[in-house]
Amino acid sequence: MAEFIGTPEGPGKRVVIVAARFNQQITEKLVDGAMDACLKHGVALADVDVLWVPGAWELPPAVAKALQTDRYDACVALGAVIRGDTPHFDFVAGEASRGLALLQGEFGVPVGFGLLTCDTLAQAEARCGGAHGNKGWDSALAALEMADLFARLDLATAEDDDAGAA
Ligand code: INI
Repeated sequence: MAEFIGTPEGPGKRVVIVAARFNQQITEKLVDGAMDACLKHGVALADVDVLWVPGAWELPPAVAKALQTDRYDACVALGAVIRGDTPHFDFVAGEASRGLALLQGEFGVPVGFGLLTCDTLAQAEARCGGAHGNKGWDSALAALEMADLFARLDLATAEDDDAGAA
């Protein structure tokens, strides 16, 4: 039996943070949290790119474009969708979430899910550095852990292939 678990090790990893400008007073704090998590875990500042998009709806196409470049080991998607008086929230939050989930399967690159979907501004404020922590930090940490897990699996596969070829 083999057991694999990743740890959020940043050195040598290239990370792209894709952030929505909508509700920017919230999302810039999510970006700060994600950046802080990357740097504190050893990602070099030069190895982090930040892409800004208009809103959460634009997160999936920008993540897809970023991952097509093959430049990144991990991605962090950040945004804040806050419920209003119309069903708009459900479409934006639902489709953005679904798009991000599909992309990480398609590209095999982890996409940390830092998209807040809240009923109120106060709930969002509590999750970008308030009482409920910073989901930017949390999602960056998860993406780094997953990138490390994937690297360990790739290494084990390469070693198995070498052993088979010998
Ligand atoms: N985008 C968000 O990121 N959060 C929201 O709360 C939001 N609301 O409420 O409308 C929102 N809408 C914009 C959307 O993401 C697109 O940018 C826009 O529709 C243009 O394509």
